Amino acid sequence: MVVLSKPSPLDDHYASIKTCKPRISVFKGIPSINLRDPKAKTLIIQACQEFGFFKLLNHGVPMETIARLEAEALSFFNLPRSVKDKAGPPNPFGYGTKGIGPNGDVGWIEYLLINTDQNPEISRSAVKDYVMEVKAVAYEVVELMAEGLGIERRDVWSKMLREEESDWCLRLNHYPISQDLQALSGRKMIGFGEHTDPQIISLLKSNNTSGLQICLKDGTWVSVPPDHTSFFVTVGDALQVMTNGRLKSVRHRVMTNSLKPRISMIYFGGPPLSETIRPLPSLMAKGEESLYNEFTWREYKASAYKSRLGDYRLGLFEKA
Ligand code: GA4
Repeated sequence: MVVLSKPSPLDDHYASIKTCKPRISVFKGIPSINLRDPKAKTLIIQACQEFGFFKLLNHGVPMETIARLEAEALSFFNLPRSVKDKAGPPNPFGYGTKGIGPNGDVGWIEYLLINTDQNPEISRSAVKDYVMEVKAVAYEVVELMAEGLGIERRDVWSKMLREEESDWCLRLNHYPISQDLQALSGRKMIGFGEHTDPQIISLLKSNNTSGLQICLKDGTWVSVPPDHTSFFVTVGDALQVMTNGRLKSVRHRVMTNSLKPRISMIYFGGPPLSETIRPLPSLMAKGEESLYNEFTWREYKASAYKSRLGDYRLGLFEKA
């Protein structure tokens, strides 16, 4: 006899969520980069060319700031569903459960999308302090990227992220355990389906629960060992375009865990909506042509919100 565990707020949705064979290896090769290493800029470029992804150590964000926001997120997700629903639907900001984006994608997840410290759900100061710290790390990382690529203006990307109108958001995710369904199917559930992040850069912080997977260049999916003391840095589509494909936006996804809930907090750093996204002229070799037709960040976002999560969004902007 199969005994189902206590119903979770997401139970009514399980039937429509995809599952995946659990035979995915834990990958030991994720580059780990110390932000204070004098070689950091070179290591970051190598990591972003090969994986579009790396682990950042010694980032300097106080653990108390991280723990405080994580505790706030947990208390929010522990509220009764009827209370959380008042903070939704996420169009595009607010509380969401199961549904991701406006075009029918689903995952074993509940989340809160925030882009101001004025949100009523989570302590203002916890969000403000966290965002301030994580943005400072993002600025530093993109400056190291610019230096590593030999770009004269090291602030070329940090300037975009720093602007008052920069288009950033913070995502708090809760992936509940999925024991009952795994017992039934013997398979892991998709928490958040495969996709690339549209922005310039994303900084992800999670608790010590596994689930994040990235797709390597050869198409293999590998599990990223969790590390709650570090950030994971992801190259977004806009950075891929601005480097004319030198840095790769990485496809990634999250599978649920049968033993522990996963909590993640991700800062997505985008440029102002009016920014034109095109390869930096100073990066282009003699005679090198842009791989993409230029577009504004506003246009790319609009197109992203018309797409399904797993779509190859840059395809629409590639030159024929
Ligand atoms: C992926 C990265 C971020 O989580 C996000 C997501 C957004 C959403 O959840 O509303 C999108 C997705 C993300 C890309 C395509 C569109 C928009 C869901 C979706 C189907 C907040 C973002 O900026 O783009």
